[in-house]
Amino acid sequence: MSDIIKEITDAVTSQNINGAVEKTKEALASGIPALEIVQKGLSVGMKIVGDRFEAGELFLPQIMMSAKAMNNSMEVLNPELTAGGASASAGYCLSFVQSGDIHDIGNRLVATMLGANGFTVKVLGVDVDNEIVIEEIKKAPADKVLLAGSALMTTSMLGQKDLMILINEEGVRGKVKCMFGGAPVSKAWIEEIGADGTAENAAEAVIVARKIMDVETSKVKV
Ligand code: HCB
Repeated sequence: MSDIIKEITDAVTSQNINGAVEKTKEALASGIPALEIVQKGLSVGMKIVGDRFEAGELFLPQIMMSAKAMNNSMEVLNPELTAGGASASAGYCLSFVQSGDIHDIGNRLVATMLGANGFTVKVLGVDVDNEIVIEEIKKAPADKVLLAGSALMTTSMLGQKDLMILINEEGVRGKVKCMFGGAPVSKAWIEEIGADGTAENAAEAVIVARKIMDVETSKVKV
């Protein structure tokens, strides 16, 4: 791993907001691709912070500062992530974080990458009720809709199962392809709830999304 990438990880884990942004700019200027900075630097830092939080070594205010370091750095990277993306429309996507859950860093990253790869993305935001998702599916200006839903907590993840039930009850299963993600979401969970796919990161999410939406995957920019 390059020194600069490690410094970005360290800036996130030490809640060094300005440092994370500066190092991110430096890494970009040195030619490291934006996605690599996200996946090998910033996201690794957030994973370490999460593990330390779980171990009781860090507390919420520190997590919030680390999240700010990642978010501010993402503002630097977003134009790069979206530049020169696929122009052909891959389809319409609804992006949202499950009800009761406000973790949006990963969801926003997935939405950005889908947007950069041909999807028209409507971002519904965080803490979104399943009824809202159903309404949005029904009024979506497309025959087929991709759901890119996130849940970061084991509690909010259960809402994905309820959503699948509601989608079937409301008779819109034929109109949607359902991709769910977030740290607790596994392939076994996706099978259990009858969804269509999951992905461990934003780059994989693009591949999975295009696959389940039957869009050519050779043109992805990830
Ligand atoms: Co938060 N939190 N948190 N948190 N938090 C987690 C999620 C825990 C796992 C930490 C822990 O205990 N180890 C834990 C949940 C435990 C559980 O349920 N099993 C937890 C908890 C408990 C809580 C609170 C309840 C704490 C409290 O108040 N006592 C509270 C909940 C608030 C709420 O939602 N109602 C809370 C609050 C916070 C903040 C506000 C401090 C902050 C969120 C800031 C924000 O998002 N704007 C926060 C953070 C940052 C985390 C951790 C540390 C990092 C999450 C993150 O941003 N990761 C997280 C620890 C962890 O996840 N291991 C911890 C980085 C991104 C890039 O990764 O996994 O989100 P990602 O997304 C990936 C990937 O999953 C995939 O691609 C993304 C990009 O590569 N993907 C998809 C994501 N969505 C997809 C959708 C698709 O369709 C496809 C792929």
